[in-house]
Amino acid sequence: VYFQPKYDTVTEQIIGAEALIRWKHSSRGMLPPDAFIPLFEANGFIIELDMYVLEKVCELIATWAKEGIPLMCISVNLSRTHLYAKNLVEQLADVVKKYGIPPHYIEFELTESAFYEENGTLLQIMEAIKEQGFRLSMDDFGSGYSSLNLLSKLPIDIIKLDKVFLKEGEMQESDRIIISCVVDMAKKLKITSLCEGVETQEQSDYLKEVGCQMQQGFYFSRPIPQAVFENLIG
Ligand code: G
Ligand code: MN
Repeated sequence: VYFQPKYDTVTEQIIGAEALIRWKHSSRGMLPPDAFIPLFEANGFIIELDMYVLEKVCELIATWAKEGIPLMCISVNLSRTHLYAKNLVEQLADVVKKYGIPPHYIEFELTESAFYEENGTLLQIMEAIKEQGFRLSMDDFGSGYSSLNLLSKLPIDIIKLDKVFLKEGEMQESDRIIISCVVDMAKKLKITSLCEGVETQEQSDYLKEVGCQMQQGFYFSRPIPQAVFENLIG
């Protein structure tokens, strides 16, 4: 499990991280998630993988608690195919209880495309996750069809703007407009904004200017191994 730090826009301090899986393959080297997640989603192994990442994250937070290191919220990606698994919410709650971690230190990221199937069941599942005290974010916002009506209907704490708005090179006026309006809308809906894929100072400065509260991207840090992340915050 690697960790990509998330930064507070104003203080530029690390305020959390996203847990990201990597596969150290014996012959093919380090594989990125898109090289194996689709396979795991198709064969069902994704559930075990998500739970494995959650366990590792809880283990880490529990060590911090024991060592008196200030705790921060770590996010775990939940696959859309996992969302409808039987007893999902109980299983998630059991893991954090096992490690004695206050659930608000865990955030679950649900990708935007998981919301296309919203038919009432997803709302119930999300409410049950929130009832346990976890945080919820909508990941990859803007990468596909972003249903604005779901933003107000579903219990989302954080909206993660996809890196599609931050293309290579100078920022485009149209992207600036969309980012500032999404951040503004989120703020009015009492949802926190985080922008992903921040690679340049121009992008970071713009996000500060429009009040996007959190940032994540290569400009600050790539996803890094746990030990490197712990060195950064320690
Ligand atoms: O689906 P999700 O947005 O959670 O995926 C995050 C992925 O984006 C990770 O695999 C991570 O390596 C990648 N990533 C993180 N920051 C950047 C960045 O600044 N630029 C690019 N191109 N990719 C990034
Ligand atoms: Mn994510």
